[in-house]
Parts: sequence; C-alpha cells; structure tokens
Amino acid sequence: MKTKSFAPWLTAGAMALGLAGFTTAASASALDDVMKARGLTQKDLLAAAKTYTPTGGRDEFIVFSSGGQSGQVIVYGIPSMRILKYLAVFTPEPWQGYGFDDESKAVLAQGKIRGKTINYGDTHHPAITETNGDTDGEYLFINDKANPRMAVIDLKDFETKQIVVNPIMKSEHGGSFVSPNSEYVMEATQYPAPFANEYVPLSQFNEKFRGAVTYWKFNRKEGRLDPSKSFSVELPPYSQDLSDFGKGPSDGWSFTNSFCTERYVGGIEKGRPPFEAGCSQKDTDFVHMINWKKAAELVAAGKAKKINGHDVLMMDTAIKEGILFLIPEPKSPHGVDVTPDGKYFIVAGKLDTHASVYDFAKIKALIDAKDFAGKDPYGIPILDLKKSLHTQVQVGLGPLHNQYDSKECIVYTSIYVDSQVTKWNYCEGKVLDKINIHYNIGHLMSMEGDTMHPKGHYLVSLNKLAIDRFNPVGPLHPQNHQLIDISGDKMQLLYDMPIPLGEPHYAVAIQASKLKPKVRYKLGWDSRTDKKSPYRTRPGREKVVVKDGVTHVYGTLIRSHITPEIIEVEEGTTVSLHFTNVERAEDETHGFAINYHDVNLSVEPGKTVSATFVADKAGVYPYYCTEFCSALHLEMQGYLLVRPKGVKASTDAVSEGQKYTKADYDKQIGTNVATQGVIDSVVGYIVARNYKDFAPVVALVEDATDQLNFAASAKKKSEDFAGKSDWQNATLWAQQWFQYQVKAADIGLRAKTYLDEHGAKVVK
Ligand code: CUK
Ligand code: CUA
Repeated sequence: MKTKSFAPWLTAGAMALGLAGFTTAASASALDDVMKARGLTQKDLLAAAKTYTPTGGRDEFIVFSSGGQSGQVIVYGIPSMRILKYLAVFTPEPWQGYGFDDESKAVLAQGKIRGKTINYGDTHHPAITETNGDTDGEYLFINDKANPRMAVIDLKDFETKQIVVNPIMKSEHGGSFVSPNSEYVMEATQYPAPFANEYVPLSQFNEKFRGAVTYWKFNRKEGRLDPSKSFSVELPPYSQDLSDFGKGPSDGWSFTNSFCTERYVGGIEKGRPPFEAGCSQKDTDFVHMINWKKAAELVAAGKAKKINGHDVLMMDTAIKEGILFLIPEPKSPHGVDVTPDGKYFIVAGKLDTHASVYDFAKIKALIDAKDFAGKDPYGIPILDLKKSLHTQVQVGLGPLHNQYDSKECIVYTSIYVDSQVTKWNYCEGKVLDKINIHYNIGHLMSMEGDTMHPKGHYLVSLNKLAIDRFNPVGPLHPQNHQLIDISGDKMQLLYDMPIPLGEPHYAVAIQASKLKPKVRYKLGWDSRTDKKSPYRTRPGREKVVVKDGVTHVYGTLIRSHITPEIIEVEEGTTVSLHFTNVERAEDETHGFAINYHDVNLSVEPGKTVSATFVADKAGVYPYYCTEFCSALHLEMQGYLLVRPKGVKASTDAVSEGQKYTKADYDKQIGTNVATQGVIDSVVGYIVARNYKDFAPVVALVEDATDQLNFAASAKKKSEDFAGKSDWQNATLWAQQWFQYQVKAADIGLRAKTYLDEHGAKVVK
C-alpha cells in the first residue's frame, strides 16, 4: 500500500537531513498532531505529498487555461496548482498596463469590429504551437466565442501580440486548434448567420444563413497570423462546434462536429417550441470532414470567392472538388478529439451515453470508393455511420470531451450529467475506471493530451459548478479545477483549486522545460510590435520635444527615480510620455501612475512604453512608480504641473526646508565610507567564488556594477561642490551617492544569498 510507505519515507527523509533520532520522533508525533487537529487522513497526506511544492520548487508542467468571460488566459503550474499569471488578451488589465499604454491599446484596437471597440472576450480554447504534432512552447492562440476573434500570445514574454477579427462570422466556437506544424489555426462558427453584415429575416435561414471553418495562416517567423493568406470553407447553417486537426495518417484533414442540424430557429415568443427542443429532434447530427490541404491549394488556384475581402471556398466548389463530407454522429455532440496516432477520432454526444470511435482508414476507403449513404440538403455527401465506426462505448450520461494518456489506447472522457471522469480503452472498447468530481465537469485536460505524444501523469477536471467546495464568497462562485493523478490503474483525486476569474473552458498543459521566456527586453523595446521603439531613451539622453503640437517626453525609469522628475505644460497640451526602463536586473519592473489622467503603465526591464493624453485641466498632478522596487521606492515620484492658458512658468528658486553645513557633509561622507566597506566585503565574497557559473548572479553583478558607476558619478558631483564649499549641493549629492551604494549592496547581498543556496565553490 502506498499509504503505509508514507511514514518510512518521512523518516528516511529526516535521516537524510542528518537529524537525530529524538528529532525524528518529535517530527512524527507533530505530524500525527497536525493530522488529528486538521482531520486529515493518510490518503490526504499522500495527495499533499504529491502536490506540495516546497519553497523555491518549480512545477513540471505549465497550464494555459482559458479565462472565459474575463477575456484573459490563466497560467498555473502542475502539480502545485499555483497560479502564476493572468494574461491580458481581449480585456484591458491595469497590472500589465494592458489597454493603458499606447502600444497595447494598438493591439486591443485590432480587435475592433466594424469600428466598434469591444472591451471583453469569451475565451474558450487555448492552443500552443506544434512542431510535428507536439507542442513546442513558442506561441499560444486563444479564441473569442462572443465576438469571433483570435489572439496570438508570444510565450517568450507571455504578452498578447495580435488580435484578428473573423471577417465573415458573427459567432464562433471551434477554435483555436492548430495543424501539426502550426501552418493554420482553425476557427469554426457556432451560431449560423449571414456572411454579409446585413439584415436577413429568419424565414431565409436555410438559404442565407451559413456556418464556416476559417483557417488562419500562421507566419511563424513573424509570429503573427496573416489574414491575407487565410481562408474559409462555407458550411451549411448547422451549429458547428468543436474541431480538431488530423495527424499522422489523417494529417491534411480537419474535423468539426455540429448540433442543431435540424436548422431550427426558435421563436418561443410566437408560441413555437424553444431552441432546446427544436435543436434536439434528430438522433444524429454531423461531423464535417474537410481536406484542408486541398482546400488551401484550391484557394491558391483562385477558386475562392471574396466575401468581405476574405477568401471563401463556397460549398458548391468544395463538394465538386471532393474535399467536404459529413458523417452522422449521435446526439448533440460536443467534443471531437483525434487520437495521438491519428488513426481514430472520438466524438461524445451530450444527449447520448456513448462515445463513438471513428476509424479514419475506414472513412478514407468509403470516400475513395465514393460509397455514400446520401446527401444533405446542400448536396454534401454523407457517409454511413456504422461503416465509419470502429466502436461505440457506453461511458456515462452527458459525455463531453476526451483527452489521451501516454499509455496506449487510454482515453479519459468528461461526463457532465454524472459528474464523473470515465477512463476507457478505445482500441478494445472497454471502460476501465470512473472517478467522481465536483461538480458537472466540462472539459478535462491531460498533460499534452491532445498531441502526438501525451505525457500522462496528471489530469485536470475543469468543473462547471463549485457549489459547496470552497468558503462562500457570495452568489458568484469561483470555478473549480481538480487535479487527478492518472499514473496508476485507479484515478486519484489530489487537489481542488478555485479559479476566481471567469469560466475556463479548455486548458492546455506543456512540459515546463519547453518554455523559454526571456528575463528582460533589449533596451528600448516595443514589446507589442517586437521592434526597437522609436521612443527608446538612454540614461542621460532624456529630453522634451514638441512636434506637431504634441509635447513628447522621452524619459527613463531606474531605481529609484523617474527622469524627468518635473513636467510642466500649458492647459490643453497633448502630452505623449515615453518611458524606458533602463534596468537590466531581473524582476525590476517599474510602474508609472499619474493622478486624474487614467495613465497607468507597467514598464518591465528594457521596455519602452508610451502614454498619450490631453492635459485638459490646470492643476498639480503627482506621479509615481507603482512597483515597490527598492528601499527608496516611495521617493520614486514627480509632478506634472499644468498651467492655466496664458500663465507663464514660474522662475522662482525652489526653497529647501533643510540647510546643510560642512558638518552634515562630513557626516554623510563618513556613512558612505563605512557603506563602501560593506560593499567591498560582499564583492570580495562573490568574486572569491565561481559566480560566473551562475547566470542569475552574473546578471546581478552587472546590475550592481551599474549602480556603483552611478555612485561614482554622484560622488564626483558631491566632491566638486565640496571643492566650492557649496555644502548644500555637496551634501545632497553625497546622499544620492549613498542611495546608489544601498542599491548596490542590496543586489550584492541577493547575489551572495543565491551563491550560498546553490552551493557555489571558492575559487583561487
Ligand atoms: S466548450 Cu465549454 S465545456 Cu467552449 Cu470546449 Cu465544452
Ligand atoms: Cu520603481 Cu518603485
């Protein structure tokens, strides 16, 4: 039993730490006490041991979860289930300055629909770029169901780089899914509507309303979707749903299922049965099969029609060219998931208790032999369900989605109504295990479980309702992601994680080792265009330039000052602030917030960001850094002075409250000399060790060297003033010299701690 081995493991651990017998006994009894006090079982402890990540520990997998109506993406680690970041995508988010600086405003503006600003998204399905059918960790895509859009996030800095608007859809759902080498990102309609932006009465639903699948061309070198090379395939007005790309033997094909193939249009207010009744009359709906590689060739050959400036391969063409087929699927299907080897795809029908395993080889043979069971009202060939199937398995009530294991033929299906996960063998058609979840599971996600090489080990159940799982926080509950251990024969529930941000639908996990995010930007970088910013500014080159009636402030941020510290303009001036964070140190982000003007920036090391606004009201507006970046962070401040029109700038001297004498100067110099002693000893400690073997320490040393250079220049100014017996300025500069010393010492001590914790060796 695993539970029995727990105590010996603990003891062994304690002995490995070199603890005496007495201490071991004391720890064990303390553990018993904690268990008793908190009502924990051996099983709980085992689950805790599998998820607990000690301080400084890292996760094996990183998850990108849709943030639902928040329009964001949630990033967390597995097995710790610690949330690492919310990625701002379709929604303004002040912490990241997203939607508050000019650069990110431009990204959000790409998501305008017919000129209208949309400030939210309903994100459903994230997808990571793939190489040969396996996730490579370069880019992430996420769709917006409500306002058909697709976003590109660069995983080098976890920032949203692009939003594209679907040119023909009014609603979508089956996105984002990537082809095995990320040539295309797929997006399928949900609710049919006319492609044109015009009014069409519902009486013309069958003729004028349409669904579609859009294939967004991804330019990996640029890291952007290319609308000019993207295209769509017109589909009947069935409510298309989830999709997947084929791989291996099925590479070149894509699969999109649908519901409401009844083409019912509701109208309960006119006495007709409602949508939910009309849309579930038939026992089967259709999975759409599209040969996308051939479709791309047809579009390149000029066989598409331009609609709203976008290439659409019309149904007639698709049928004639033999690239579009339908297969019946039971009943109100939801997920369609291609197996890792690409030989099968599994469809789960929400109103059926079965999951259906389709055999791609059989389907291909039927298509090649033109063996069709009929045609739909639009003339699309329909394949025979029985002849296309490998098997059907009774998995439970309300099956939704499927995810694959690293073990051959093993799949996990989410069972919404039963609130369960069913583990089964799709090759042999056999149910193997079931586990209860809380409550009403939607998607589920295994580690890289939708790739050609799933990693197994863990499964996350993305539940729709949390109900009583957490401390109550009002009628709106958090979502619940449950971590399940799938390494053994029996599934084991490990952890419940509340997610307080929108309703996540799908999530994708990737081995953490595949992600290579950067620590800092090249100095003066516009992170949204991934180019040098035209507004980049080096320290000492700060300036104010009036151009075309706009006052451009080229400033810098570094611990612990904002340059310029004073900005003065006349009322009505358009001001464009450009700040470059000139830090090179890891995690030294500076913020910039200014009273009244709705300006709030996040400036990561190396980044240049801008904020343009009209100083429309005379007054005094303090600004400051919003990140507690150093001991003198609160002093990282300044003033925007807005003069009333026609009033001249004051030239009066500023009067300090404090007057300094030679004695003050000497005292400060004494402090500085003592501080230098501390710095020298820390530097001595570092350079006596193999610090160059530790990249983070090398970066810290560079940073400390910068600070000491600044200190040297302040020291020089101080001495010059002292030479002129100007004790006021000499003392102030001596104090500034001390500030740089403090920063250098702070960084040096951080480096020393790092070396101690990572076993650095003394070198001769
Ligand atoms: S959907 Cu929400 S549970 Cu948008 Cu993939 Cu199935
Ligand atoms: Cu920079 Cu606080």
